[in-house]
Amino acid sequence: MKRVGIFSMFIALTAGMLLTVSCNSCQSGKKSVVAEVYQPQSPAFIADSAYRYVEAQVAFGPRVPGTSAHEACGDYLAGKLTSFGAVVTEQRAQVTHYDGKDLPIRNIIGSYAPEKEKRVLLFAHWDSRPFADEESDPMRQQQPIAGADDGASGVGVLLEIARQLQQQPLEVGVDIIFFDLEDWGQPSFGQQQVTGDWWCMGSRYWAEQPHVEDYRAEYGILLDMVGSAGASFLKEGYSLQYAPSMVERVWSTAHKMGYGNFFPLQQGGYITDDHVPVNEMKRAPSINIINLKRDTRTGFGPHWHTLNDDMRNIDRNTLKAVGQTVLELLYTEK
Ligand code: AHN
Ligand code: ZN
Repeated sequence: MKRVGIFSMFIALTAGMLLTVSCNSCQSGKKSVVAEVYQPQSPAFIADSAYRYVEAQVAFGPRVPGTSAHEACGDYLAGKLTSFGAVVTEQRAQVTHYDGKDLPIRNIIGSYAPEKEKRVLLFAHWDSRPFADEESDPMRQQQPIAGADDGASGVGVLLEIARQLQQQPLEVGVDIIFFDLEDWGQPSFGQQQVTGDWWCMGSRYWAEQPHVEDYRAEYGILLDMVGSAGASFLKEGYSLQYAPSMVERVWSTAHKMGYGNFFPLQQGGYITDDHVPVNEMKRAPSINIINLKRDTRTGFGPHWHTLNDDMRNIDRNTLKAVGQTVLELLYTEK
C-alpha cells in the first residue's frame, strides 16, 4: 500500500511537471530555449576564398601607386568585380604629392543594382604604403610594405562579399569601392613636417567628385586591417561621432553571430581614414572596422607599417568574423 502510494504520487508529480512544461512551451513560444538561438539570414562567408584574394593581391608585390605592380593589381581587382557581376566604374586622376611627385589615383567601383535608390556603401583601400616607416632600421624604413593586412585584407573580404552578392542578390543596391592612395601620408622618419594632410587621397577625390552625381548611401562600412590573428575592432572615434547607430548595429550583430571576441564593447581612438571624407561630404554615415590596440606604441597591430605586414599575419578566423558580420547586416536589410 505504502509503496504503491509513493509510486503513484511520483507518477502524478512527473505527469504534472510534463504538463506544465508542454503547456508553457505552447503558450509562450518566445520563451523557449530554441527561439533564443539567433538564426543567421546570410549565406556562409567562405574565409578561405577571402584568404586567397588577399594572397593574390600580395603576390603582385607592393601596390605602390605609380608602379607596374599597382597597375596590374588594379586590373586584377576590376576583373574580379566584373566576373562577380558588378557594374565596374573606374576613376582616374593625378595629384601632385608633398614630395613633388605626380601620383596617379585609380579608384575602382563595383556596383550592384545601380538603378536602385536605396544603397549601401562598402569600402577599403587597395594601395600599399611606399615605406615601412615604423621599422627601426633606417634602411628598412625606405622599403615598401607588402600590406597583407593594411590594404589587402579589407579588399579580400569585400571580394568574397561581391562573390556572394552575385549568388544571392539583395533587395538594396550595393557599391563596393576600392580606394587608392590612402596610405602615402607623412612618413614618421621625415625630419621636416610636410604641410597638408596626405592620407586618404583617393577617398577624398571620390567624396568630392563621386562616380554618380549627388551620390548618397544609407550607410557606409570601411574595412581596414581586418586580417590579423586576434584582431580587436574597438569602436573607432569618428564612427561613433558620425554613425553611432551603425556602430551599435554592427557590434550587436557581431555578438549575436558569436564573434564578440573580435568586437569588444570599448571605444578606441579617432583614426584619419577613408570614412572621414565620406562622412564629411555626407555621402553616407560611415563606420570604420579597424584593428586597434591599447597596448602598442602606435595604437595599431605591432606589424603596422613594417615589413612584417605580410601573409603570416593573415588569419582566416578574423576574415570570417568580419565578413560574416557584414554579410549578416546586408541580408537582414529590409
Ligand atoms: C593615421 O595614422 C592618422 N591614419 C592611419 C590610417 C591608415 C593607415 N590606415 C591604414 N594605414
Ligand atoms: Zn597604412
